Amino acid sequence: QSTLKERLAELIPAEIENVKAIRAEHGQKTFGQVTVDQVYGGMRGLPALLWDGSVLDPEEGIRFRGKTIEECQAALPKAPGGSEPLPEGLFWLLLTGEIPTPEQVNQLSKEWAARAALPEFVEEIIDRCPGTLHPMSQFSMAVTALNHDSSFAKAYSEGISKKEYWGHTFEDSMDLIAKLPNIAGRIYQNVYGKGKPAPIDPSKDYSWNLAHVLGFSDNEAFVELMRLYIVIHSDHEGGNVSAHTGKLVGSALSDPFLAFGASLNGLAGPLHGLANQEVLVWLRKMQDKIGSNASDEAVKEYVWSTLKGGQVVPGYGHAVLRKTDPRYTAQRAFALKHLPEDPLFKLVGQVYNIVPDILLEAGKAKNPWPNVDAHSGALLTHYGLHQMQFYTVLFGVSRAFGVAAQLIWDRALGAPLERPKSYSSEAIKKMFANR
Ligand code: NMX
Ligand code: MLT
Repeated sequence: QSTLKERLAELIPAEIENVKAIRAEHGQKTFGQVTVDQVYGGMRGLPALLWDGSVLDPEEGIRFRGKTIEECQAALPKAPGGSEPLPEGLFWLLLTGEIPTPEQVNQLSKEWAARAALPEFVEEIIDRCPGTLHPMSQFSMAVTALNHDSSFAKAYSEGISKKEYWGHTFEDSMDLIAKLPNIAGRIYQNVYGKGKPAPIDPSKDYSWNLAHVLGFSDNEAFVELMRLYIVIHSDHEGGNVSAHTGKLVGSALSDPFLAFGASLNGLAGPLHGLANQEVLVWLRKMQDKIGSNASDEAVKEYVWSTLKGGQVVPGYGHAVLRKTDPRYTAQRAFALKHLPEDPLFKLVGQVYNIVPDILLEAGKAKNPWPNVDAHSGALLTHYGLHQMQFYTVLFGVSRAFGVAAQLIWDRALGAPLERPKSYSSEAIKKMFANR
């Protein structure tokens, strides 16, 4: 059976030809108009990026290589006795468009475990961070520092042919993903005062090891949650802030560690990945203010006070989605199976019944429905991972899967330096004065 790298080597030449043919036939055709509002409005809806790994439908949500979350849950290999898909298989799917065999997935688990050790100086960087430094800042610093041993950077400095870019990007991407549990575990143990992370077990899968370094591997349900969590947070087409940042920085031929470090800095923003922390902070403040078993009326009042204070309701709304995020629904299904009586899960459900109507009534948000971040914190809290400032690190571990897959394909397809055009307001006024 092929390894992932061997399979990619088989697929890449045909895809290069496919892209050549598309560009020869359609290269001069237009997607449509670009409006001035799109230039001012965060480029919403602007067709500007290529990524085959996943596509986001506003109504249906994410599809990984054409497969919904449920289809991935059904088709991807599971751990013995487990029922959630293994992220190893999702990475294979993102890269190849194919469902791997259980052996291929097992081989990836082993390879990542073998590459998991951190250079000593990276451990020292993490250990020297003050406990008051946000875990995401520590995470981004540690990932960036891995560039010290980048296969791509070394090979580039020695002079390599463009044809060899993807192979080195693949090696760095495998190292990157493999080392993230040790980085995340070390940050968690340092910040929350629990000693050093437990060693990676080469006989276990990636999610088990992630749970292990955090100190939760004896809880099989938590390990299952990690499997589902990584899969659903891995990728959300190309335009989201973390994926796009990684692609942009990678386009300068910065290696995968530098590119993904930049992704993490975008993910650390409250309108993007930090929203999972913000949701829990917001729910806890709500409980402090109106009590734990508050009435719908009291919750409504609290939501309105958030909006009237000029703040967003974290976990609600989306730049592309126009329905409840299926990643929210997948987590709700997990909660109904594993923790139906959990009080915080019940509060998340109560908020779901209340917030959309209020956002609709307020009339600003284009999408009043919950996104992925509205739910994840309640699940993590249930299993005792209640340190909210750590939540975005877990999102970051997951997002590496999508960003890495994209970087490998970008280098394989020879994606050029990204350099869109910017305009001044003065130029826009002049340009459209008589139109
Ligand atoms: N609560 C209050 N107001 C909102 C919300 C919300 N949840 N969502 C959108 N709005 C406002 C938005 O701030 C904007 O106001 P203004 O005109 O004053 O600037 C207006 O509605 C129109 O925004 P949209 O076009 O609906 O949303 P946009 O595409 O600009 O932004 C988000 C998308 C996700 C940034 C936005 O919905 C939001 O801030 N949500 C809360 C934060 C959040 O949950 N982020 C996580 C997203 C998922 N992720 O993991 O990255
Ligand atoms: C994501 O997962 O990246 C978020 O839902 C944000 C987005 O897609 O824009």
